[in-house]
This record gives sequence, C-alpha cells and structure tokens, in this order.
Amino acid sequence: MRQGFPRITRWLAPGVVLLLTACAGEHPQTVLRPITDYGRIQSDLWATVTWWTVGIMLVVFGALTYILVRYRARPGDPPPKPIYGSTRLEIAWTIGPALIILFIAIPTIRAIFETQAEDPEGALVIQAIGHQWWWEFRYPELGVTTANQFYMPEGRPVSLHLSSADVIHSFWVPRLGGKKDVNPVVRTPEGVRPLHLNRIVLQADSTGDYKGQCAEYCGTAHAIMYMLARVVDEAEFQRWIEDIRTPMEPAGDLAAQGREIFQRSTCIACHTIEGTSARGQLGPNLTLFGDRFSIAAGLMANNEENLTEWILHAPELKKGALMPGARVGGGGMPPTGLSREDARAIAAYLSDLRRPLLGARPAGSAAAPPSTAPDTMVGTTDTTGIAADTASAAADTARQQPQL
Ligand code: HEC
Ligand SMILES: [Cu+2]
Repeated sequence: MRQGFPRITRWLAPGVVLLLTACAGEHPQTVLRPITDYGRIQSDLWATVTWWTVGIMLVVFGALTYILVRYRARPGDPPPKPIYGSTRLEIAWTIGPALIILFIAIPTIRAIFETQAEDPEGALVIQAIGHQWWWEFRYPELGVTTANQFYMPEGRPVSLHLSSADVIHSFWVPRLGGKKDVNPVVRTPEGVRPLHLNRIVLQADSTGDYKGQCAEYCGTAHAIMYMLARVVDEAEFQRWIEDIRTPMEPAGDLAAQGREIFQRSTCIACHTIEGTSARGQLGPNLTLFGDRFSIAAGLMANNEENLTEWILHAPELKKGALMPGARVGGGGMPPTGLSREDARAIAAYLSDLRRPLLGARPAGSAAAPPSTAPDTMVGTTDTTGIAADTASAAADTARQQPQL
C-alpha cells in the first residue's frame, strides 16, 4: 500500500496555501472595499450576481451528485432505456434560465443607469487626462492643474471627466470604483457633450490615499502609469487649493540656483510651474511637485537623490518616457547636457515646491506629512550606480518598479 497523502492532495495543497496568502496583508488596490457610492453600486451588483450563481452552482452540482450516485450503473443492470422528449422538462429548463437571467438583468440595468447619471447639482468637475505615461488633473472651475496625484473632497459629489491627449488609456482607482476607458475626445460646439468623453460620478465617504493605475495597454511605459487619489475633508481640500495657487519661493541657495537653471533650460518648453514663466504643456504640471507621492507616475519615491537621477536619466530610467535626459534625447528634444550639479540644484528647487503650511497646522488637522509616499506605493529608492550606464539603469528600473 502507498504511504502519505493521495496524489491529488499533494497537488492541491500548495495551491490552497497560495490562495490563502492572498487573504493576508495590505491591498491598496482591492476592489472589495469601495469608499464611494459609485464603487458600492458595482460591488453590490457583483455580490448579488455572485451569490445567485453560487446558489445555482449548489443546486446544479447537488442534483448532479445525487443523480450520479443514485442512478449509477450496477453490475448486471440491463442497458438503460432511452427517453425521447419530455415537455415538462423542456418547459422547466427554458423558464428556469430565463428567470435567472431576468433576476440578474434587473439589478444590472439599474446599476448601469445609476452609474451613467448626469453630473449632480454642485458636483466638482475634475478633468482626468491620460498621457503617455502619466496623468493630468485639471479643476476647470478652480483654475488649478496638477499631475499624477489629485485631491478630492470627501462627502461632495465629484464628476471625473475622462479624456486622453494621445491613445486610449483607462482610469482605475479600484477603491473609488470600476475602471473606465479614457478616450481621445472629439470636441463639439458649446453646449454639446464632447464625443467619447467618459465620466465617473462619485462621492467619496472616507478620507485617505487611494492608489490607481492605467488599466488599458497604452505603449512602452504603460506598466508605470500610476496615480494617487487623495481624499481629504472639505477644509483640507480648500487649503490645498489655496496652497497650489500660492506661488512658492525656493527656500535655500541651492534651490534658488536650481530655479534659475530650470528657467533657462528646455524644461520650461514642456513643464508649467504656476507663478513662474514656465508654461509648457507637454509634460506634467510641476506646481507643488514636492508634495507628490512619486516621480514619473509611480516610477520611484519622490526625494532629491531620485529626482537628480530622473533629471539626468529620465529616458533610461523609464523606457519610452517622452522627456530628454542629460545625454539621451527624448520627447522630440535633444539631450539637455545638464551636469550633475545642475541637476542636483534643480532637484532641490523642485523638492522645495511643497505645501508650506504642512507641519505648521494645528494638531489633528487632516494634513499628511510631506514627501508623502506610503512605503508600499513605490519601489526601493536605491539609485546608486545608475550613472550613465544604460544597461545597469535598465536593471535598476526593473528594481524600482512599484512593488505591489
Ligand atoms: C520634451 C518635453 C520635456 C522636457 C524638455 C522636459 N520634460 Fe520633464 N517630463 C516630460 C514628460 C512627458 C514627463 C512625464 C514622463 C513620464 O512619467 O512618463 C516628465 C516628467 C518630469 C518630472 C516628473 C513629474 C511627475 O509628476 O512625476 C519631473 C520632475 C520633470 N519632468 C522635470 C524636468 C526638468 C527638470 C526638465 C529640464 C531639465 C524637464 N523635465 C524637461 C517632458 C519633458
Ligand atoms: Cu496605459
């Protein structure tokens, strides 16, 4: 006789263990704990359909098992008699599935209408614009633009207007709700809704940082196209608006020098910093850049060392990035030729562009600490040895991918 577990157990056990590990730990991108009405409509629907199908499965498998056992062939049984047609059975298995589909269709159609509703009165419009390979966020009513990380007030309806500057992307912050395609939008005359403009109307009821990413393959760096939705209370939201509208002055000498280098480099052809003459539109708006959770849409943690490397080696660190490095061109621009000292100064300047009131706020305010990346958001920040070596830069990029 053979010892030990039956073969099937030996195969199944590792699978079950693996499955169970999926239940532990932090899941910043779970779809199972939505914090908006929009997300809840969808997850409720999912739960409804799942329980319906679980019920159906139990009935079908129960009946199947019963029949297999009860009517199994026994030695000496005569061959079974064939049956031709049974009106009762046929009516039953026509009506049964029709009813099931009806029971699933009713809540589905209701959810579709609920999630396609017009913008509610007083909704805050946030335009989310997909770019290869980063996100732009504009608040048209407030005259504010930011990138890769956006603020949203808790407890107020928000309408996300999704459009793309190039190819089709997909907006997905799982805890806000389901993904939606981000299309290049066809402009229409005033008063007519632009063609292919998708919207997500939602109201968040829990403050916090919620991570998301592009969910539609959009080219080389699609896998590094993250964003952070920062849901804050109304007062904190108003403070953020105030902060981002207030031109920021660099604090130290190095930063002041960085500002000057930035202003006379090609940076300003692509980047905007409010309150300065930098008005470029091709890259992310860098106003309050120091406040951002990451560099380059989740590529690496936002700190001065990483930022220096990014300024020197953007196209090597993020393959496909449409921005030039010091020695490699990008985004249709020649190499910047910046020295490491220049890059370091610019990094000091950009890191200084952070919210001034942080820390000075009364205890208990919703403000997050500066340089805000929760550790799980981005990969290791070790950029030593990247230097100009493209091959090792590529390897480092692989290491720096956000660990999810
Ligand atoms: C050809 C246009 C172009 C030029 C010139 C350019 N950039 Fe960029 N920059 C981009 C694009 C596009 C991105 C987004 C890259 C990505 O994430 O895929 C970017 C990203 C960045 C980011 C990260 C922004 C974020 O939200 O994570 C910083 C910082 C930055 N650039 C700084 C600079 C500096 C400093 C210079 C000048 C030395 C410069 N850029 C020159 C196009 C440009
Ligand atoms: Cu994408």
